[in-house]
Amino acid sequence: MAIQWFPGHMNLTRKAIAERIKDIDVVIEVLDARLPGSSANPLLAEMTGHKPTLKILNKQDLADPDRTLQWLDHYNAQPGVRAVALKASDAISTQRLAPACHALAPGRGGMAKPMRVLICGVPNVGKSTLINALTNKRHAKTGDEAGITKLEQRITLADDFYLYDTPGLLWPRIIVAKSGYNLAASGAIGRNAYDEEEVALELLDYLRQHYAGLLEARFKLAGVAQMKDEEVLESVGRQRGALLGKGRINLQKAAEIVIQEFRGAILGRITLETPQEFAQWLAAGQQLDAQRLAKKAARTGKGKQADQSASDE
Ligand SMILES: Nc1nc2c(ncn2[C@@H]2O[C@H](COP(=O)(O)OP(=O)(O)OP(=O)(O)O)[C@@H](O)[C@H]2O)c(=O)[nH]1
Ligand SMILES: [Mg+2]
Repeated sequence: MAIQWFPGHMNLTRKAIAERIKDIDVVIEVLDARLPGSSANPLLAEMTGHKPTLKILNKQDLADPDRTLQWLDHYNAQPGVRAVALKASDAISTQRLAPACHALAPGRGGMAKPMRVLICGVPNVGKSTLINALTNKRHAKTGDEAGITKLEQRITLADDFYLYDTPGLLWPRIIVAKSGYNLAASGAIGRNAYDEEEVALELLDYLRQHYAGLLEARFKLAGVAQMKDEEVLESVGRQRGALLGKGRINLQKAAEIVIQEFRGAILGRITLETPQEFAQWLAAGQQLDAQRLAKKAARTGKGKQADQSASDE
């Protein structure tokens, strides 16, 4: 089943960002370098698209370096888009951001016209960590869980430079099913909103096809590309002693192991999508959604017609 997560505090965040954006000079959109396409929020794009935007591919230390380069090329080839890859907790690499903001909004700076930067992105992507590294202080609470920041917070980087940290925001309907799974695998979705076994099977399916060597090395397997996803999950459980007795395998435990080892890059540096793959998933998702809407319109249209003929009689 498709994964969706849009709890009440996100609706408030959506309203807060829509209100705040009027007074913002530069938007920093934090993406997850392991899933740049899936972690790009279409709702945020709609609300902030008219402002100069810097895209950050964060957690680059966990992502596949070759693919990070592909994504950077992809974004930097788009007119008016500037993208950099980072590890948010690394204070040195975050020092590049303030000059990049000034380059995007050259008219801002000085007490009369302070630079106002909004930091936004999906939950758990590293927004607060980035702010703490930029300011060299622990202003913002961080944590390895989706939904740590609950309210917008203003932080002063310099007398003429403000940063706004915002709570992680998703969008009401994730139409690319694969994006829901990738977001869940990365830790951007609340734990109760997805089934670990389902997410682990989707993750294994991709890893079998694109990172077979890493899976085989970590879980001491051979020929994973030819195995079924369920067989790989069972093998992980067996190899790690996740058993329920009478030889049955604890698939829930095995799924948690796969997800945790992906999140921590214990499996290796992995990126779950390329720009080309994501473009295909998006096109297919949009097509399915258009069909869904057309069916719904036909149903309600028929309903209306039926009502109409009933009232004509
Ligand atoms: N390895 C690695 N971990 C990171 C990086 N950036 C953030 N993290 C970790 O990711 C987790 C989430 O970081 P936060 O800064 O709380 O994320 P957030 O985007 O503010 O999350 P919400 O407030 O819940 O939306 C924390 O455990 C961070 O330590 C990074 O570049 N690399
Ligand atoms: Mg936060």
